[in-house]
Amino acid sequence: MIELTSTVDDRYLTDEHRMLRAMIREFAENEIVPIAREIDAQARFPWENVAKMAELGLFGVPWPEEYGGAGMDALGAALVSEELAKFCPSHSITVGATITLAAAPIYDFGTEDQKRKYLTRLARGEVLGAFGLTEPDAGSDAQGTKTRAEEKSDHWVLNGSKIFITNGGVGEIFVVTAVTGDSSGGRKEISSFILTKPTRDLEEAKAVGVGHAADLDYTPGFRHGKKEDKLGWRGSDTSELIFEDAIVPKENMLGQRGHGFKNFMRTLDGGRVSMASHLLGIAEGALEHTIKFTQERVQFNTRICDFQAIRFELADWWTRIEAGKHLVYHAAMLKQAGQPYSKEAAMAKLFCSELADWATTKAVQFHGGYGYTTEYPVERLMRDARIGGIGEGTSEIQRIVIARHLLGPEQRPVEKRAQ
Ligand code: COS
Repeated sequence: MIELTSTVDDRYLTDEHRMLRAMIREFAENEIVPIAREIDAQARFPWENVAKMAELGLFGVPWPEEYGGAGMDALGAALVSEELAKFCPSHSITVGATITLAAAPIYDFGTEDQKRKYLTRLARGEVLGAFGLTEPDAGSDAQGTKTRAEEKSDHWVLNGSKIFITNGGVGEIFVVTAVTGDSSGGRKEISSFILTKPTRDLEEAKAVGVGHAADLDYTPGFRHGKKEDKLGWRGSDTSELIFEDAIVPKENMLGQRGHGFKNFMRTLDGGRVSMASHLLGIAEGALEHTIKFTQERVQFNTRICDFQAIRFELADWWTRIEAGKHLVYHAAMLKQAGQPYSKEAAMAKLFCSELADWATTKAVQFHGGYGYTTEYPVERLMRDARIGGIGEGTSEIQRIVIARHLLGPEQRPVEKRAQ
């Protein structure tokens, strides 16, 4: 694939970032491109490449070396999502979800023991992780959580379920929310916990040597449910999580009791930067394919890239990519600097989700009939892009977050929350 260049990179990236990106690109060209179409068609989870990505250290990019990481930063993590997504968004989200949704809350809110026990395994890619927030009645309204945790003498008992969980079936370490107290002041008391279970794919994990840690203390009463059959991200795993009198030791509460909602919101801010970079990568990948195709395709004795109608669209496309890069890299740098970045994360995610949808639709259009077939990767990228306006907070939720920064919170009856 033709590699897009960008002077935006000069503004943000260090030599280490560039080396990381070059390493991922080489890996993707050699190991991902040959299987990307097949894992999409078969909805097969690419365990062989999970092992290789673990070996390259991709799961540990932003974590300190003492926890098994590479000691890089939030921008490094964003680059992992972006570069993998150019080639295969399913690979990208498998790594991105483990970093930003499972490992990040443990790094941000965990005790030293929790970090040693769980973060190190996630950072080394020994097992995959996931984050359980969404429930059948708690999607955009994340406070609608119905999963409950009942306090016993030395443990908690969880009952309920989570849906649409990336890595839910393949993963082993999970951070989930549950209601730990009755509603007060119009709000439920929500806390978060670390749970573990064996991966669904025991044989495959054992064959490649990652994905299963037999010595993890698995949570009794916790299991994965059905795996979703999806429009896109078909090489990634999206599954249900089920808690049936799941027994969670007291020391597995993550962060303070009652801080689960706020902590999850903070985790989602980081997840949104990762999703934004993922979607930026999809738009870039689609453009790289389209440049090549439009330079080779001849109609009316003319390369189609020489038609002004195509040139203008390609110019808009690249311009939007450069704008998306500024938003994403800026949000990642604010996060790294410990400055507020909720609004910037929401803006980056909103912008890049619309960019990825638009760009991949254009890519299919410019490829003509070829673009509509699975011979070319752009139809897969178009399907993969569609999750951008839905996952990690819909575009409507991003607009709510941005508008609150602009106008302050909207007025609404508090008693509605108590229901
Ligand atoms: N960081 C830290 N704290 C935050 C926060 C953030 N990004 N966002 C909200 N909070 C805090 C608020 O400050 C408030 O704290 P106080 O109780 O001290 O006032 C508390 O959390 C509740 O916030 P709020 O009243 O805004 O909650 P709402 O129920 O109105 O929900 C939205 C806010 C809609 C923004 C939230 O529910 C949301 O992001 N929903 C989408 C969930 C989502 O993305 N799901 C996809 C998961 S896929 S992994």
